[in-house]
Amino acid sequence: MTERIRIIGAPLDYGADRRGVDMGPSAIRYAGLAEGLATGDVECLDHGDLSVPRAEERDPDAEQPRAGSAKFLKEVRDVCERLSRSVAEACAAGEFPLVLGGDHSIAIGSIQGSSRDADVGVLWFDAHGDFNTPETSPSGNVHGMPMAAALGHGSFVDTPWANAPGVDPENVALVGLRSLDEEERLAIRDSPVTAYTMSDIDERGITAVTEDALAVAGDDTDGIHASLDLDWLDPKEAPGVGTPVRGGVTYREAHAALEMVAREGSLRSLEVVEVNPILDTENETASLAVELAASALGKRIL
Ligand code: 5AB
Ligand code: MN
Ligand code: MN
Ligand code: MN
Repeated sequence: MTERIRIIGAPLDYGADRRGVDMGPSAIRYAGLAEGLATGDVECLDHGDLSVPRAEERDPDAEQPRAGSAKFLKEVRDVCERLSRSVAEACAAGEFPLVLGGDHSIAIGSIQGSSRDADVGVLWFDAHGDFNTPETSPSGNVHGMPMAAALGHGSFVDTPWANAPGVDPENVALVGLRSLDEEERLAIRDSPVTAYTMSDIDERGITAVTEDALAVAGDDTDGIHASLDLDWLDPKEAPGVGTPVRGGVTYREAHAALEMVAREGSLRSLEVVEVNPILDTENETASLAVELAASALGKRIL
């Protein structure tokens, strides 16, 4: 059967301090996305990019929804609402949504859309927990908050556009953590989500950790959303990201994990985020994003 992949670009950088991730979707397409995913029975439907106002065009006096210290919440909300609709439509039409970021705040829209009509587990591949709330965030940047937003923590309790009632925190697995803020760390410890740090990967190996994470996300759910922040990888492999942290997973570990996700068979949506072409070397981080998406979607060597 032909699998149809709906590509949705979300060139948002309002959730991050460093501008440049707004060029992520173009860089990923330029790195050969459509060809990289195409196998005999895969069809790519590119829906283009959601429109995002340029910083220069923004009305600085427009009213911002307020939630603690969160910056540019209006821009984030506007994009996430449209993204959520497009992802939900794709799922309803039997297509597989592949979302290209943009900064990680777009996960708010992807997760909500993917779980609109289903119970969904989440696999979060990231150096960071992205579990801050507007109350705990040291930066005010929403890309450090999407997981907490989806779960309705802190002042996100009153933001229906951000919440994903179809996601049970018991079905959320964070994989590869190595940089957490103090209050964020406590919030993760207090929550029913399951977190695997880089030390867990060191001790047990990537395949055992991924197997456990898949079991967490897949336990009694209708499918899994995977969110791949390229800073999950070591900055030696993925230099083009806004918030690099030493000591990440290797090229082979990343492929091994995503190949396991493909084999498990319940992936229903995927996003690749935080590719920053300005900081990249010869588009290699965007190329990596293409390769890893292909692995997650079942591309095989043999
Ligand atoms: B990313 C930090 N925890 O909240 C914060 O790249 C960094 O989407 C967040 O994982 C990194 O600002 C967000 C210090
Ligand atoms: Mn992230
Ligand atoms: Mn990150
Ligand atoms: Mn459940």
